[in-house]
Amino acid sequence: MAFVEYELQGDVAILRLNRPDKRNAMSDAMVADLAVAVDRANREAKCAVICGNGKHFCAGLDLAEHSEKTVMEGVAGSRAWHAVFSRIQHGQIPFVSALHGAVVGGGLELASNTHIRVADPETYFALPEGQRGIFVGGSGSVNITRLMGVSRMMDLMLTGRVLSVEEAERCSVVSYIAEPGKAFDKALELAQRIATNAPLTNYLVVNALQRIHDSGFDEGLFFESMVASMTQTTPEAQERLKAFLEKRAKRLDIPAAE
Ligand code: 1HE
Repeated sequence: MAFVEYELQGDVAILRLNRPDKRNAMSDAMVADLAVAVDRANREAKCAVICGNGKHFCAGLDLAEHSEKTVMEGVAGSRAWHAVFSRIQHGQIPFVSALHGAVVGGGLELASNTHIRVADPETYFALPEGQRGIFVGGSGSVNITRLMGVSRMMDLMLTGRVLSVEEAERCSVVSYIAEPGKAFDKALELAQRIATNAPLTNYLVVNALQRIHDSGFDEGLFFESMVASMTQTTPEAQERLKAFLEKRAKRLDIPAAE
């Protein structure tokens, strides 16, 4: 049985965490299956959705497997998570996560590596590492802090408290709260729309934006000018700009006034 199911729907790849009896807890084999699915999506799709089968998105690290590991095996495990997560965060295409149920520990680390997070209203978030006597190892100290800030992540890790979906939305962990039971549908709709963008712009959004933000002010502005001028001279950009000027382009979806 594959621990991650893969499906290509048009230009959108769908990756389903598939270990529902263990609440999609991530074993080494599951991380390996996720890596294969992520690489395939990066090769053949224009956008991807990551979701979880069963009652929960992901209960984090497989604690049963982890409890048997030596220090060096633990380091190798953490580095394997980093390797696959970096191919989500800085791969070829954007990834949207569809969240429901528990998004806990490594599950929250996985979600924090995706570019847009859509959640069902009953989704909840926690970092119970303190209670388990361990530490985040799947990039959380870099990526979760970027979303919610160091102070709030300290609170979650120290107290083990559970964050509701509304709180998670307020601190940018959740980008959209979907209608009940509709997180996947909303994530797919967003992914299908993202897949119609110019692939180079999508690539630069997921690869250049955070790096520009992480660099110095002056270096960031210089890098931005280089990226902007490189994109606007491509044939695809020329055609898309012409389409707008000739009134052939799709208009903005402006929300109707109340
Ligand atoms: C697991 C895991 C797991 C469930 N590793 N087996 N993560 C955690 O500390 C979260 C631990 N899990 C839970 O708190 C709960 O399972 C949930 C709140 C997520 C879901 O509760 P529930 O009632 O739906 O399921 P359950 O009855 O608790 O679990 C069902 C089965 O899944 C059960 O196994 P069974 O053989 O007794 O049926 C559980 O043992 C198993 N299970 N979660 C292994 N995590 C890269 S570093 C990241 C660091 C972390 O991720 S720390 C946080 C770890």
